[in-house]
Amino acid sequence: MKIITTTYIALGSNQGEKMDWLKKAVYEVYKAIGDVTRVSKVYKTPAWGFEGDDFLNAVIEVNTRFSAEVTLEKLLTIELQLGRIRVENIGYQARTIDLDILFYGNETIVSERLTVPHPKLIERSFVLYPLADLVPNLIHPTLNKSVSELINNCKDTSPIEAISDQLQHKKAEFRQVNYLTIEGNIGSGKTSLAEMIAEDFNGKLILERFKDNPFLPKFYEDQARFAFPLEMSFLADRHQQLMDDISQLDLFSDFAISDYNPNKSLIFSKVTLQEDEYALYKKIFDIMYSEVPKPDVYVYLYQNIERLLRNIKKRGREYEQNITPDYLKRIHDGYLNFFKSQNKIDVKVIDISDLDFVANREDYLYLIEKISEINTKSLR
Ligand code: PH2
Ligand code: MG
Ligand code: MG
Repeated sequence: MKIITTTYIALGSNQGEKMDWLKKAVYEVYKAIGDVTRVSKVYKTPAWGFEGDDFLNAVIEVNTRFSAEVTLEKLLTIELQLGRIRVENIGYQARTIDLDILFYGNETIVSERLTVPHPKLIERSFVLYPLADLVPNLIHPTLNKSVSELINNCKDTSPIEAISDQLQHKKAEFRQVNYLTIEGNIGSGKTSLAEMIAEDFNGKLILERFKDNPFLPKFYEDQARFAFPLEMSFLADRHQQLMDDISQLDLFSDFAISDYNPNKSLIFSKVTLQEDEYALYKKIFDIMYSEVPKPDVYVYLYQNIERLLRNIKKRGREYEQNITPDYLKRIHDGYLNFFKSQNKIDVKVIDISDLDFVANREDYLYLIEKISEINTKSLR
C-alpha cells in the first residue's frame, strides 16, 4: 500500500466567478486526490507574464496516496471538468482554473511532463505568499532555502493582497465504532481497505498473519492431505494473535480495525474439511473463541470471481496462483451460508464489483460513507 505524501498545490483563476472556481477545485481535489488538510488565504494578484484579468490565487495542502504523476493526471482532468480550455502554443491564457503541483513530499522530479518542485515557484509572489501561509519553514529540496527565505529573495514586486473570502479545508469523515472487521474472499482487497481506513482515521490495525503459515503452500498442492493441519494451524495462530492484539489495544488509537474475523476459520474449514473433521474442528473452535470479543461492525466485501482471480494474479503470491474459480466460489458461498446461519452478528455485504477503491478515491469515499452509515444504524 502506497504511503501518504503531503503535496502543495497552487490554485489560480482569472475568468468568470473566480472564487467559485477555487472552491469547486478544492472539492474536486478532495474527491479525486486526497484530503485537503489546510488552505491558504486567497490573494488577488495581477496577471503575471501576460495581459489579462486579475487572478485569485491560493495554495492548498493535500495528503495523497497517488504518485506525483498520477496526481498531475488527476489535476488536468479537474481543470477540464471545471471548464478550462487550453489552446496550444500561444503562451499564457485566461483560465477558469489552473492547478499546479508546487511540492510533492520532498521529492525532486524532472520528467517530460512534470517538474517538481515547480520551476517557476521562486519567481512568483502569487505562489510564495499563499505557500508561506501554510509552510513558511518548508525547505526547498534543491535550493535548500525555506519558503520565507525564498520570499525575501524574490524579485517579483507585483502587488498582492489577501481578500476576505476564504476557502475551507475538506477531509474525509468516518464514524467509528470500537471494533470494525473488514472481511472478503481471497483477493477482494480487504487488507488494503483496512490499511487505508486505519491510516486515515487513526485506527489500530489488526492484520491476519498468513505468510508464515508453513501449511498453506502445501495445502494448495494437496488439499485432502493438508487441510486439517492447515486449519488447526490457522486456528491457533489467529487465536493467539487476536488475544495479543485486542488485549494491547493502545491508548493512542481511536478504534480497532481487522482484515479478518476468527469465524473465517469455520467458513474455510467447512469448505476444506471432511464432515467428521469439521465436527471435531468446530468443537475446538467453540471452546477457544467463547471468550473472544466480537466486532461491533462486520463488513463483507463482495467481489466477483473474475476480478478476484485478476487481483490474485496481480499480487503474485506464488502459492496462490493455482487457486481455482471453483474454490473461490465455494469460499464465497461458505461466507454467505455462514452469515445466513448467524443471528448474533450483523454482517453487511457491500458489492464492490464495480469499484476500485485503490485507484479511485471517489470509490474509497463511497465505501467510507457506506460503512459509516452501518455504524450509525448498529449503534442505535
Ligand atoms: N499563472 C500563470 C501565469 N500568470 N499570474 C497570476 N497573477 N496568477 C497566476 O496563477 C498565474 C499568472 C501561469 O500558470
Ligand atoms: Mg500555473
Ligand atoms: Mg498549470
